[in-house]
Amino acid sequence: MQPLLVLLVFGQMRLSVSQNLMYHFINGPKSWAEAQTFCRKHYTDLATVNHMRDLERLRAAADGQTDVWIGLYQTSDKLADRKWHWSQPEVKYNEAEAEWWTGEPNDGEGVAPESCVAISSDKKWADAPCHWTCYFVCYDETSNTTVLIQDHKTWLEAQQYCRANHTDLMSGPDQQRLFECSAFSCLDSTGRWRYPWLWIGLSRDNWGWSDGSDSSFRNWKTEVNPLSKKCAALVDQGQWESEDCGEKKPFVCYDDLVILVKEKKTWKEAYDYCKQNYCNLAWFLNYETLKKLAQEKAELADTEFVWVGLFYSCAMKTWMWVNGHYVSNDNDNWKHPGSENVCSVAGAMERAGEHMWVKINDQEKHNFICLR
Ligand SMILES: [Ca+2]
Repeated sequence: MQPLLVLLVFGQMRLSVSQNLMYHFINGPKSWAEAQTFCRKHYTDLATVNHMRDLERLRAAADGQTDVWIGLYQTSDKLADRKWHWSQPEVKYNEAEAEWWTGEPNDGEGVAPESCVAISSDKKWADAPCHWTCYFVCYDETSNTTVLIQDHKTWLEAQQYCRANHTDLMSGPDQQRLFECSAFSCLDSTGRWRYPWLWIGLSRDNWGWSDGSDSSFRNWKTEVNPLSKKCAALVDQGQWESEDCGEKKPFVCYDDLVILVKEKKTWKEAYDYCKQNYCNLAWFLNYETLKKLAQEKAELADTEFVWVGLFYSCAMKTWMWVNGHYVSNDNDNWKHPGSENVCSVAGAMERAGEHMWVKINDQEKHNFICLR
């Protein structure tokens, strides 16, 4: 489908551009599974959220609407399938770096699930029930320091506090190395003093994204109720609640309109590849949004230049986009506007810098950018 057509097909949708995801709000209520089918048919999938910046863009796309399905769901009802991840989504969990206390994680020895993690005074980890209230450690990106908060909160409340006042709960061994502390305290749900443990940003769950992505970003409002409510909805202030998947709600899809193909091909081979697998080589006539998305993708290329849908028509002695529109030889995006043209050149975008367009031999082999 042409991107322009995508824009026109659904009158009710709104767009918001992420680093590489474009969110589409669909205001026709559906169950979570129906919404997933719809998104996969018309876009890429139900919305994945990788970090807080994505979440802000998703909220903008939803334009203040709440009670909206996103792509997060419970992938399994077996506790054994829970996976560890750090609260700060940029930090990836690595089991080889784990610093578990002897005998931990023990998951409450089968009595009650323990899905959240606290550290002891000697910086060893133990899993504990997330509803315990403990002091906790935030990480502050601005000052690259850790901050001990001497206030009893559940793990989720601690996460919310750290995100509102600093960056996030302390996540990963690098941040943990910054942490020095002497005051410890931890209470169980009856207010009884338990162990001298502090919450850190490690937890485990059996939730995952509709598109199978490994984004560990979660923004729950309250602790999930996984027994009956197995799908995630955006509620208020960008926070999420687990809900009954059969409920009909508006929803947010995402689309990766701009695709970087990291294969090295001549311009014509790249053109054929995009035509066959997507829609076309990338063109941005009057579409600043598409141009910006393409520039962000170009930075991930393996080659110095990436082919886009610009070619020089020898017959008509003019530059053209693959969709048939003319491009002035004086266009501001050219690295050398007004330079002389020869028949064997095509247009590519620079990987780095200002991402200017260059005229290079069309037999050179580069990565390229397609539009879906
Ligand atoms: Ca434990």
